[in-house]
Amino acid sequence: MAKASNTGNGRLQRRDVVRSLLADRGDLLVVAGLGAPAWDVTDAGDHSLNFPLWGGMGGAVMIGLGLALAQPKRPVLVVTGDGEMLMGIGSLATVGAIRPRNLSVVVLDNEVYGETGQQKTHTAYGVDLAATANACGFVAASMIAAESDIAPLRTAIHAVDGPLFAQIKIDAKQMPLVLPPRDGAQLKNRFREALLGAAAHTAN
Ligand SMILES: Cc1ncc(C[n+]2csc(CCOP(=O)(O)OP(=O)(O)O)c2C)c(N)n1
Repeated sequence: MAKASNTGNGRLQRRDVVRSLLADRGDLLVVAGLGAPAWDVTDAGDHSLNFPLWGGMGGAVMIGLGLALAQPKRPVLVVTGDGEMLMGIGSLATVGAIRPRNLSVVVLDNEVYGETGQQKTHTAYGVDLAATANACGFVAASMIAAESDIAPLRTAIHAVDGPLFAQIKIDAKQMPLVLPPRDGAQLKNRFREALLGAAAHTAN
């Protein structure tokens, strides 16, 4: 399995973290929040069971929730940014109310809105998203800053004993773009076909 590495400033490197979390992914379904998290997930390997968002800021967890409810036997992972999570913060309350065991939410927290010019987000001022998820009723919610916590997190995601939340403190350095297919309909259709097979063309 790939190992997540710390960068010179002691913060985890986002691409390494995501590659480690997606190693040997098996039947994992992945929703990626817009911007850098979507590029990170694609860098780990474009995959028909990835649903990277090109917009819909604030909606990643709700899309993951719908998927988790529709596919209760499959582990579902939402990988998103702190800015995107803050915009959809109410979705944590909805997940806490429904508590799907197969849903995990991982926030890559660089404390900035990276895509739009590195403006500080609330987490730069100490807002604790893991504590928020905890208070909302997630079964497990943690703030992570150490490489040694990444492999256990990957194991927990596959254990389907959630809902699970992790806020991972990462380096804010911007990485080269690794873009998924840009066409939303194509992404949706390829995801449905990979997940449902022939039923993709008849099921709603
Ligand atoms: C509703 C809406 N507002 C603003 C934007 C512009 N926008 C795109 S990505 C982004 C920042 C995302 O920040 P974060 O989720 O923290 O990810 P990062 O790139 O920092 O990893 C913003 C503000 C948008 N796409 N949609």
